[in-house]
Amino acid sequence: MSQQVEQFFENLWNDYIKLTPSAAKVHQVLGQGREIINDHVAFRTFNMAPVRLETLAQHFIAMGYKPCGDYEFAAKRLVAKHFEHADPRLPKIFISELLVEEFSPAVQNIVSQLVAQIDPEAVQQPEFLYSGKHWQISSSDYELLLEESEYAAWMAAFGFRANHFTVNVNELPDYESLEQVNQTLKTAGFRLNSSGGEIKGSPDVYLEQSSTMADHTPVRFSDMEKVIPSCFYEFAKRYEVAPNKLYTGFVAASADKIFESTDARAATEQDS
Ligand code: OOG
Ligand code: NI
Repeated sequence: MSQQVEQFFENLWNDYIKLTPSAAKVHQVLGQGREIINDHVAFRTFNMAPVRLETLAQHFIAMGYKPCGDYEFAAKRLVAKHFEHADPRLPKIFISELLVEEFSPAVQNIVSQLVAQIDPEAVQQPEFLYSGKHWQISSSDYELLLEESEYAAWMAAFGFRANHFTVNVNELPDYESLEQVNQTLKTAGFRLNSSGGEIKGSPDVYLEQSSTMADHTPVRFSDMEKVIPSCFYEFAKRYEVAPNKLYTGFVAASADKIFESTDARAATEQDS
C-alpha cells in the first residue's frame, strides 16, 4: 500500500470520527487496543455532474481499485457499486448515488442548487472525498428533503465524507459470531439498527451485517443549529463461497436496511 493511499484512509478516518465519536469507542470495546480491520467504507452522492458515482469512483480506480458489483434500491431511488483492491489490507469501497430526477421538482431544485455550488476542480482532488459540504442550506430545506428522502437530507447536511466504516468481524480475534459482537455492543450501551432485524442477511447469502444507529451531532444550517443523525459503524461477517474463498459482494436486501441507520425515524428495538 503506497504512503499516499495510507494517508488518504487516515484522513478519511479522522474526518469520520470527528462526526462519529462512538466509532473510537467501538474500536476500544471490540479491539481492546488491538488493530481493527475494516471490511468496507461507504460513500453517498447525487447522480449529478460533477459528483456522479462514476466521477468519485475515479479516485479509487487511480488507487488500484476495480469495479465489482452493481446494486439497485428501487424504493429508495438509489443505485450503488462496490470496488475491491488486490491488497487485502485495503477496505472494499461501496458508493451509492441518489437518482435525483425521480423526486419532486422541489427536491430536484434544492439538490441542483447545492450541487451547482461545487467547484468542479475540487472534485478532481482525492481530498474531495472527505471535504464535507460545499454549500449553505436552511433548516427548512433540510426538513423538506427529509420528507421525501432521508438520504438526500443526510447528503445536504454532511456532504462528501465516509458515511460509515465497517468492522471486518472475520478478523476479530475474540468473536465467533455477529450475534456476540452485537451483544457486546448493546452491553456497552450502543443502539443497534433493528430495521429488518438486528442481523441482516444470513450464511445462505454469504454475508451477515449489523450496524449502530448513527451518532447525533450539531449541524449549522444557514438559519439555525440543529442536532441530527450523522454517521454510524457497521459490522460484517462473510462466509465462504468455496473453500478458503469468502464472499466479497454486498446483498441489496440487507443494504436497503443498513441505509436506515441514519434515519432518526427508523424503528429501533428500544423504541418498539
Ligand atoms: C450504505 C448502506 C449499505 C452495506 O454495507 O450494505 C451498506 C449507506 O448507508 O450509505 O453500507
Ligand atoms: Ni456498509
